[in-house]
Amino acid sequence: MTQAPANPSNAMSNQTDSAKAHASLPDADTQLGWLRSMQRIREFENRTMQAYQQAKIGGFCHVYTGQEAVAVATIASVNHDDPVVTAYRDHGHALARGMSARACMAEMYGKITGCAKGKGGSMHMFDRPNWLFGGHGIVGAQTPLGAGLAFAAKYENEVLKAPVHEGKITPNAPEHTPGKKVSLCYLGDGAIDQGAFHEALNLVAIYDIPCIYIIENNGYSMGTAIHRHSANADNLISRGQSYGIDSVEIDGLDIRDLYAAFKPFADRCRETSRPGFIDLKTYRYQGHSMSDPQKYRTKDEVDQYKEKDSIARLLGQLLEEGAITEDGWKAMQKEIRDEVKDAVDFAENSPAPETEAELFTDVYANPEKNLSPTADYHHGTMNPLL
Ligand SMILES: Cc1ncc(C[n+]2csc(CCOP(=O)(O)OP(=O)(O)O)c2C)c(N)n1
Ligand SMILES: [Mg+2]
Repeated sequence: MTQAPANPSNAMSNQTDSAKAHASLPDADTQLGWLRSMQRIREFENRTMQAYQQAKIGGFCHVYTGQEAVAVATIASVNHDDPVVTAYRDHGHALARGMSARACMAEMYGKITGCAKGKGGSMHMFDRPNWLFGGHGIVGAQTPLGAGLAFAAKYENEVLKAPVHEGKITPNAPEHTPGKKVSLCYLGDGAIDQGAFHEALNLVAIYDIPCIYIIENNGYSMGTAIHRHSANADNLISRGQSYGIDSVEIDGLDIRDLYAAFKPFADRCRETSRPGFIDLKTYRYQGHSMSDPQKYRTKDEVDQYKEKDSIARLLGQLLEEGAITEDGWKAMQKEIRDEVKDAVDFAENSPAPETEAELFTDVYANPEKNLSPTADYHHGTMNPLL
């Protein structure tokens, strides 16, 4: 029997109250930015679904509606040059990270103007300048990468004391802020029992690697409810705890609670150079992918979650507090609609890649024999961080 995910608001009430008491929220302008960012993702996803139905977008496509608060609040809690890596439901992370709607939409259209020149598609949004390292289609594959990204940042900071830029140690590399970093690695509840994830948890724990694993727990892995695919599903944080990793549950439907709980957690991981594990309760409004008849859940269940919609909730709070007016909200929605429509037009009108020329670009050819960034390092020598 399928079982609906636990109602996060009830389960989390004590936790979020205490979180509120411990962290002050940013100012109204910043929260208006969250509202805009969430609405931008929703509008983008609505247009994505339309384009997919018109067969303008091909391949697998998974939209993020319902989960917007997660990407927006967690990304707002870290620095721009903290690395981020995620799974295939990645449009929201890309937009929240700063990717243009044009580059994101064009990528789905398979156009040369897309963020990965149209070669990645919906599931593989990459944006190096915005420190987004994908978009990964294999469930759990990004979890060791999250560890690696955090390790690389720590190695640059503590051992090389300079960033590696284009394969060389470059003290004055552009866009580099020296100091401690934390990486964010998102995964779905369907990825928590993958072996690679547990190997990654073990490594980040023993090597003090500041990677935060954010389980976007939307209650389903494709059409299988979490209680049917995972043991001890009401206590996911026990998995992180069993590796000695600081692990907490967070309500992902209310962006204020989410930020208030996540921001100090992320700051602590950065400062102590320790990993983190978050069971972040959320919900997706659409089916798993664009071709999901959703026979495994009821419309009532979806409607119940929509009543707790994170955009509507923040909008209501900001209206009540006078931070925005109804007219202001209408104007914001229109700006966003215009931006996303422009992105669709841009994608439609962009050229496709020239197949012959593009097939062999952006692939690793003749990798260096010793991939280590420094000539001083030889295989077998001790890594001072370990
Ligand atoms: C290793 C592997 N096994 C199976 C699949 C097929 N598959 C694609 S998505 C998915 C469900 C993952 O669900 P979850 O991690 O909860 O993410 P969500 O779609 O809910 O965001 C599965 C089983 C895959 N892509 N990779
Ligand atoms: Mg899921």
